[in-house]
Amino acid sequence: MTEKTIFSKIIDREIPADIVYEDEVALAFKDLNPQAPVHLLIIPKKAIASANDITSADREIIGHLHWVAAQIAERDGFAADGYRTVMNCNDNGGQTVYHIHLHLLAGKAFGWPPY
Ligand code: IU
Repeated sequence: MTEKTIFSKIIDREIPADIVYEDEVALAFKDLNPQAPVHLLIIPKKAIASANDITSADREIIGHLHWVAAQIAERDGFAADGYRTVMNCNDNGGQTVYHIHLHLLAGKAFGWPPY
């Protein structure tokens, strides 16, 4: 068995996190090193290492992560102002934790392109 990532340990409550949303498919918690006034990570409970490892069977899970982002945005009052969702993949994408996660960033206007 491959070693659990830190995010699987958060799902299993082996290490603490500031969890802001949970359902049977996904969990969302505050990023420990926030890059915006709101910086959440939305993760599937299924351990998928990177975007490259998403299979056709996972399509509903990936859509669900975006649905959760929209639910949180509405619940927390920043849907109308807007927000950014990002999933980094591998080294060039800047991925550091190999359990896929959707960054949900809000509370300010973001620039583009993301240099
Ligand atoms: P990345 O897309 O893989 O680079 O994002 C990983 C994020 O996980 C990053 O923003 C970290 O600050 C965050 N994080 C965390 O919130 N708690 C942790 O224990 C660890 C990383 I390790």
